[in-house]
Amino acid sequence: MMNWKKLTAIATALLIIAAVTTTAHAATWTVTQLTSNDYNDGNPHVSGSNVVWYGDNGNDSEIFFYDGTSTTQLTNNSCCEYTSDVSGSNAVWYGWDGNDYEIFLWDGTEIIQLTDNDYDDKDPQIDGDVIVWYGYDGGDNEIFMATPEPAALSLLAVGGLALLRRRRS
Ligand SMILES: [Ca+2]
Ligand SMILES: [Ca+2]
Ligand SMILES: [Ca+2]
Ligand SMILES: [Ca+2]
Repeated sequence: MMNWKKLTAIATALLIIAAVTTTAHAATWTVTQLTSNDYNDGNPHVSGSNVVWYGDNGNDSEIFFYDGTSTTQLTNNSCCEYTSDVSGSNAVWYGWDGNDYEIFLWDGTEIIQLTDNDYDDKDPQIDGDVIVWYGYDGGDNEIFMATPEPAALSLLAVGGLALLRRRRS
């Protein structure tokens, strides 16, 4: 059986380790203010050091993207963008198209509109190259998912077919 001295020594060692770990953990966090303006910014989402959120620029809301160094305003229109999410350099949100809400994707280069219909599409989430959201189907809300079309693979397949045809002829 373990004696009290040993038990006390082990307990003390564990407490010291816990204290050191806690102190080290707390000391590693630095708070950086990403926005400094006169309007409301909200709904931030993060992936690595990339951050996306929407802010009211005084007229309406827009989407902002912070790449770990600087902030870029992704949208600039006269209505509303909300509920953004980010994965890597891809960002998604939903915005008003003049009639109802649609889902938009920033692929690191340009804005791509993923939906184009007459009902509301909202609350997109992105992980890798899979995007999900909910949309109204005329009766109630349904869940939708978007994945990129394998354009590179299709081109390869077409190329392969052409090669086969050439060999056969
Ligand atoms: Ca602000
Ligand atoms: Ca806007
Ligand atoms: Ca829509
Ligand atoms: Ca629409």
